[in-house]
Amino acid sequence: SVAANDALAQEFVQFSLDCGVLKFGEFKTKAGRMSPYFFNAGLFDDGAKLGKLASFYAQCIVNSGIEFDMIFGPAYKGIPLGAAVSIELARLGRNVPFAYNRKEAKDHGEGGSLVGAPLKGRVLIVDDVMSAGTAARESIALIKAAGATPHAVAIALDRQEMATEKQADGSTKDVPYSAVQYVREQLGMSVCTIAKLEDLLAYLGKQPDNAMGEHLARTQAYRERYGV
Ligand code: OMP
Repeated sequence: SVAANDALAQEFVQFSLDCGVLKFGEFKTKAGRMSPYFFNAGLFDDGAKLGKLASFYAQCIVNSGIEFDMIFGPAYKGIPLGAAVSIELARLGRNVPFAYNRKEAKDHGEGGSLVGAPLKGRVLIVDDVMSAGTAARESIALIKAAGATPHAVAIALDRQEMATEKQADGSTKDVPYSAVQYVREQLGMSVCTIAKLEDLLAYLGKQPDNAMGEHLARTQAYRERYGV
């Protein structure tokens, strides 16, 4: 239900702040935007935090009802995420194959850039954040090239900001829809997100202290500029 998802999202925002994963300040995103907040999933950095994170993903995946045949974790950040989520789903009685890629192809040993189970069937991509959509585009292309079906994406945070599109001259331009909207509406894939920018704004709106009020104002201004 929407209420249950909202409650899970609020709990997740709190957990991310407690872990120092979600921070306020001045950060440059991959798309070159100056953001007043940043989500660094690399700071879920011990077994207990990773286990709890995996349980958030698994609840979100199970609640969404999406069907899939295997999990793919894109290098680098998606690798521990995909592994942790695979373990948690197996614990819940839903054991599926897991694969990930390397960024540099290996020329000896097993070779190739894919590791783990063969990519086939309906693939669920497990990644950290969607902003302008570059990372998602790369994973989708890789799965298609392997002859499998990019079917769904599970992410921790949807930043709900304008996607970018590659131009013929190699430059990129902003488009008036988010990467998540693009993946859902144009590619027809399912996307499940533990939390989104709106949940962060709702969380900040409920905090009584001045510092949080300041973060709220700056995050709202960012949304005015880059949001959808
Ligand atoms: P896009 O490829 O533009 O969708 O950006 C997503 C990627 O940016 C993530 O996989 C991260 O590598 C990085 N990122 C974060 O991890 N956290 C953020 O809050 C913002 C970004 C980002 O650079 O946009």
